[in-house]
Amino acid sequence: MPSALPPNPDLRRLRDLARALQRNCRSGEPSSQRRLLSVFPDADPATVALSKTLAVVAREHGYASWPKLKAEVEARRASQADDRARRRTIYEGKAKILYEGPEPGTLIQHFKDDTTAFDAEKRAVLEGKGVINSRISEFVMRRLNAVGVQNHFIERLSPTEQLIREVEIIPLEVVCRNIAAGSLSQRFGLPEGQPLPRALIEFYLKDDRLHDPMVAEEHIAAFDWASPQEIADIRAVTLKVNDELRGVFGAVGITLVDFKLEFGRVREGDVSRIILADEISPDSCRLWDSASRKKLDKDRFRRDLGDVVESYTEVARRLGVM
Ligand code: AIR
Ligand code: ASP
Repeated sequence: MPSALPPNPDLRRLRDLARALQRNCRSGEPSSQRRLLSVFPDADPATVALSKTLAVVAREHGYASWPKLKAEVEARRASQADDRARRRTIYEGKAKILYEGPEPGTLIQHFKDDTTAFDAEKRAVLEGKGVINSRISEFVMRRLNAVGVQNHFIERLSPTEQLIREVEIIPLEVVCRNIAAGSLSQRFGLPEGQPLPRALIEFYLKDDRLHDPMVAEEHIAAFDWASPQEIADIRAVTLKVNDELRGVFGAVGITLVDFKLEFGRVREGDVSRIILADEISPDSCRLWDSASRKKLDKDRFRRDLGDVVESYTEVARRLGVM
């Protein structure tokens, strides 16, 4: 039975399947040899060439030959690229672009390789960062969804693009901290690395021109950036995210020092509720190797510590997503 190609077929992965099939045929694995012989009855599994197992993989997906399958995958990719080129940009941020989505109520979130710090005073393009952050964020969002933290992630469309739910972004950056670092250390003179008595939640206004000033709940309510109920919900969700992510990262030897979340409203009829939006990645979290305390996050870029993409990759690798 041919199995259909996935919506976003990846030629590399298909080639890997053919390589594995070749290896398994050569090492005498019976079910692999059967797959080969059902397409090429005269083949010798012990010496089979990759060109033959590529053809088997193509046949198993309903294509007459590998070149035909390859042409189809490339044509799909080109038409998706066309679709994207035609898509309206809804919002372009420093590290991401939001495009209109295929259906109302959806958007496409593209992760750029661009990185900035200090309100975009410092910039760089870090090749490969977009792919890694997209993967890490997907993993974290799926995980959070599984424990009841609703968020905007719907599905992966390509290595740097996600289909997401459209939300009305609440103009706040919600920071949660377990250990003193960054602006908290500066503001209160706390040594970096000092554990905090309990998780702290802080709110910042999302406005680069004003350098994302810290705000009190009083300001949020008075200026109607979010309702008191929304703030209560945001606090509860943020603490839940903190508990879950400390566990997720802790299990792979990474300490979650602090992180930033963004939330958005979704409306269903007359009621609106808040869901988690944006991304959760080494761009938005401080992550330290638990043993060596090596920084594995954006502080490597902010402080010119080098190995930025390598460190992000290390996080992805430990989470098992790369
Ligand atoms: N953050 C805040 N604004 C943008 C980002 N990414 C994140 C930082 C850090 C946490 O929020 O990456 O994980 C606290 O940042 P700071 O600078 O206030 O100490
Ligand atoms: N505020 C973000 C950071 O420093 C990005 C920026 O300021 O450009 O992480």
